[in-house]
Amino acid sequence: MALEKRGRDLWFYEDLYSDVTYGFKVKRVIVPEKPTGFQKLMILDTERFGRVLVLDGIVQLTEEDEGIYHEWIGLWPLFARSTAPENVLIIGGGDGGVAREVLRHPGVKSVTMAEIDKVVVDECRLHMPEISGGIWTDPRFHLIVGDGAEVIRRMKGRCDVIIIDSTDPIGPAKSLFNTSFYESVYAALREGGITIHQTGALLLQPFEAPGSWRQMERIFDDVRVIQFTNVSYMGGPFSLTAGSRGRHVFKAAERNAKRGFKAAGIKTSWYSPEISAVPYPEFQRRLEVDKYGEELILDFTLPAGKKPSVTRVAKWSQDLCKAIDMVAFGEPMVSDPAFGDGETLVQYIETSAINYRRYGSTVAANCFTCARLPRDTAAGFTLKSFGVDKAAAWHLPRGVFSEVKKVRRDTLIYEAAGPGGPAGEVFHPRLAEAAEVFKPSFKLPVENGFAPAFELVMDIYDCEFDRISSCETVAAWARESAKLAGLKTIGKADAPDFGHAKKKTAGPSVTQFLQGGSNISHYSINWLMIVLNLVARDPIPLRKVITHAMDFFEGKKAHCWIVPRGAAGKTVKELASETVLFEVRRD
Ligand code: AG3
Repeated sequence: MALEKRGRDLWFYEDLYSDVTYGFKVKRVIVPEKPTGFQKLMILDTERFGRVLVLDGIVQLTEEDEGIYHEWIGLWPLFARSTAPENVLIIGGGDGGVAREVLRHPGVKSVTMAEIDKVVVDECRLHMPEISGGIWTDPRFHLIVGDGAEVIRRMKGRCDVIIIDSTDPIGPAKSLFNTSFYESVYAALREGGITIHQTGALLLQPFEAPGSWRQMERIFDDVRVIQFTNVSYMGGPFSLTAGSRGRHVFKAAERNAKRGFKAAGIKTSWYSPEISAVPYPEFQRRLEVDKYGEELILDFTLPAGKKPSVTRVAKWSQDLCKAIDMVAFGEPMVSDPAFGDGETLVQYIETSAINYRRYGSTVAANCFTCARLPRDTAAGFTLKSFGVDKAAAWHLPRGVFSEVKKVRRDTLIYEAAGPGGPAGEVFHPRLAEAAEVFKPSFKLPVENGFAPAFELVMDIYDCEFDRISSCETVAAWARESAKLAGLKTIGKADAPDFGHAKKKTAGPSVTQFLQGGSNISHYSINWLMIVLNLVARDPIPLRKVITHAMDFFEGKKAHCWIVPRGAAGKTVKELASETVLFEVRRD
């Protein structure tokens, strides 16, 4: 509940986050919370901030500090250009604050505002007339009450600047944060055009700006993040992400701004051309090193005569979750209750999986988490559970956007012993060219007799949102892929959608059991990427399987590892030389 009594006073607390909030004392409720058909609207009056517009419990603006946001989002894209922006489109912005700023630019000839919620327009105009000021009588201004995502499709190549002043990507604005919307924004821009979108508080909404940035980076010719802080958007540094049509638009942004601002002769309180092209390289660097998760792969030989039962392995998977402090999702699944050679057990965790299979007396186990993985704890716990003293270990960084060379350096192959840490030398995989691996002469570890099974680990980047966001589509891919690989499927693909507690992990997951292995994949709809692990005993046409996956999901780049599995009696060094890492691009 956003309004609360504190003694005799009425207080407002923002509802955006489940674990942090901020509040202010309310003088008077001007418009009590009411549904508009799209969201819930409330207008409050406060001593310190003046009137406040609240949508779905989230502060949109206060009279006191609205100028900071509106000047930055409204003026930055106008002045970053070398020529005056004639046609400006605003998506959202029903309070009129952005339109007010944009219309101050003397070069602007037409401003269209597409707002889906007429109630926002009317209530703000009535109770906070200063926000929109004189826009209503300005002949250059047009209001369209409608869905911005649809309006924009009718604007092909017509806009110089498109400003997306939306709410957060929950509720009615959700459809404004995806790839197909950004594609229509790009199509609606003229050459040299700029768009800008509010992309949230950098620290409190850590996946929002990266999510938009990654999507926009694929579509626009250049992307920038602009930071500012105000009082009413909780959480300190707040971001606006801008994209250009044309490669060189932002390069001259600061010079253009200084010149254009002077010529326009307008006065501002917060915006300034001197700091108008704030680059944010740190943010970009962080995107490079951020990873989706970590995976620990373990192969070990069971004590003579010991073949763990399903119940035993299921208990290991669940106790392992506890040992590494992860929450299990659902119950463990097994490919065959007989649980013989090559049969698999999978336990989902947030949002990845733990799995197990056995080839003869060798166990092939994986532990993949989307949080920090207490690797040595996971290894030590596993060794103890199965009564063994050492295992061959592969530690993989998963979903890292950086260079393949760095991925190689961060992939560690070693012997895990006793409490789980590396005992002895640490190796890295062999880095190969895709062309080499795709040659018919390339031999998988099952073809050259090195190991009874192999694992193809693949991280696919820059996938198409529409392809990875539906459980049916991804399950269909798993079936198709098995067929293409010539691998026999066991049962239907299991395709749950969980992990929405974190933006990074939101999206479907799929497990398709295979004869002698499995295909487990997770789809991140905000990072537009896939992490997948295919384990098999029979050789597969590598090139076909990999390019099919990339084509199917329209992924642009992939990092692939081939890991020998279930090999007994090999040294870590030998295992490392049979482990191959390569990058595949599809442009
Ligand atoms: N639209 C952006 C509000 C963002 C609030 N989000 C947040 N604090 N994370 C504001 C509309 C003003 N015209």
